Amino acid sequence: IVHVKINGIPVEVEEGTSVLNAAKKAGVKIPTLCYHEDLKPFGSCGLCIVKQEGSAKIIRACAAPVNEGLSVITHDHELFEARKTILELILSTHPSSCLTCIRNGECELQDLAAEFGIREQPFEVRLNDRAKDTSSASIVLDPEKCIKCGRCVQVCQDLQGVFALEFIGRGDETCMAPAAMLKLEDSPCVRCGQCAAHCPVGAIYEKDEIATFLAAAADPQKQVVVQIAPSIRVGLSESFGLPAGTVTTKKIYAALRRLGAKAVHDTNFGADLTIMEEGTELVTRLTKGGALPQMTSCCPAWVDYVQKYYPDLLDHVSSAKSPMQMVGAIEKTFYAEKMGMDPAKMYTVAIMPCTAKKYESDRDEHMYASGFRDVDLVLTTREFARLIKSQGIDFLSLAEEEADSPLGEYSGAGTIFGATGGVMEAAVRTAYHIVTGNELQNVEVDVVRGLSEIKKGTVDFDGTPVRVAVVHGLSHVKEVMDEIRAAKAEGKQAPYEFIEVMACRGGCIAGGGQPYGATDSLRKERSAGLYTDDKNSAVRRSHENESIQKLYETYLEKPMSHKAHHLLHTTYQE
Ligand code: HC1
Ligand code: SF4
Repeated sequence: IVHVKINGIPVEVEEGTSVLNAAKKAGVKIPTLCYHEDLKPFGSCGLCIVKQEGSAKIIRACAAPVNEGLSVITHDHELFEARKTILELILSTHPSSCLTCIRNGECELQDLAAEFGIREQPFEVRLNDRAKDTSSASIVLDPEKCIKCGRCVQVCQDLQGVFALEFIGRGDETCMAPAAMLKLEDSPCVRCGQCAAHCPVGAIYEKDEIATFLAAAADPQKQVVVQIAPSIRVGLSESFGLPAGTVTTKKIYAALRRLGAKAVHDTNFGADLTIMEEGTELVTRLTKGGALPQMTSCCPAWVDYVQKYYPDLLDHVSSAKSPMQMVGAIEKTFYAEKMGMDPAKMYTVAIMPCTAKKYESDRDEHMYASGFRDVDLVLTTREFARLIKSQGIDFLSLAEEEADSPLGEYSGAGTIFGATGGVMEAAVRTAYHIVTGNELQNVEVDVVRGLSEIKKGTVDFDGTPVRVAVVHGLSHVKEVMDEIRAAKAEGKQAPYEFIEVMACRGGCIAGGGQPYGATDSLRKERSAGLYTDDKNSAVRRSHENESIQKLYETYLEKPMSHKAHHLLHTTYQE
């Protein structure tokens, strides 16, 4: 513990704490732009400068650790003017097109300009004329708006270990772009969207497809059918001022009907279906052979990563499609038949916390299992929030509604897919049943919960140990993948049977398309919302979802049947 003073206010903090966080503890907010809790302090913007008392030293609060007796001044006239000048300089290279910017109202630079009362531009405005990169199905890069804070580069390299983005050029010419100025689509980008989620301004953002949705909903030739991902129910609430983690599932269903959906479904149903297929696949690999450990396949950025970085391990990836793709395929076959709807007119939309899902729906391996494009459109949580607001829907006052049966019914296992470890926990609940014929009594598998980067454990299937690992945040997956590769080279199996990987830290609850501002405390709150949804569910095991049971009885026959294979599984090529 060290004792410091912030503007004369005494605070006690742990050794190594930054001045920025010590100030936070004293209730003092120091402005920042390049700093983000998820990342190492970078010190590129200079906004967080503070004065050290008794010395002429100016220090960057984000990067400077406190020491015993340190006393700093965070706010005075001189610091205010210095910060204002920094902001004016940033604004002199930033377009003033706030009104038409996707970040209008949610931009950190705009907020700071307002806080500092910037009304005029004293410096000559010099914009770069680099064109937007719209090559990716998921992400748009707009280098003209880049403020060179460096967050996206750090996110892509350190958090994700992908190295699709880097600093290019020097001085005035510096920009963040794929190496060799490639188009994003031709770079190693896996479309996770974490760069967009961490960008403080409108320089990197999700491909906005709200207009496509509105056109489909207004088209009398189309019948819009919508599914919502597990983590939408805890993410969307923040966009409407509710506390993080608030579950708004039934308001979301109601909003979708107001938006013109003819049927409202839940990806959680697909998650239960995925567990039936993927759990059966695991048990088949364990008993009849096949590449082990099996690895989950529902995160499209992760699958993309394996294809780009570990193509030799693709046979470990489960052949089960993601819940989203399963729901799309079932909507245009089983559901269309059941409801007498023409699948050619059905327009399937998925609301996802993820930018990579836009790409997943567009992958050749996934598109046409039903004979039609299985998922026509993917909107992220952020787009969904803007869509609701644009259509005059007062979300908070909506009366709750139910989803449409049967593709709206889900178990608690389906809902926890959205948190890191959730797919594993759901799979264990059902695989245990398939292997032993009994039911797992304590369905809460604590060893796979929480934010530790790599969670390892052994689950006891009545005497058969099943070794599992759960990884989130792509930079951490290398360790496990290299272990598998090394074991394979020696003709051995790495010490796991089943591995879950989610590209984003925390899992889908902090996906690249979720509301801005994710930090670990927010990740915990969003996850807690999903675990509460699970706890409140009457059915908590996927195989006990009666609608899933009926789907097999009346349509799919059994997991991994010929029909299930055709609709619900795929393979990935090197
Ligand atoms: Fe996810 Fe999934 S959990 S991938 O994180 O398996 O996006 O929420 O929809 O498909 O169910 C995302 C979330 C989501 C799929 C499911
Ligand atoms: Fe990197 Fe993900 Fe952004 Fe692609 S989407 S540039 S992989 S952070």
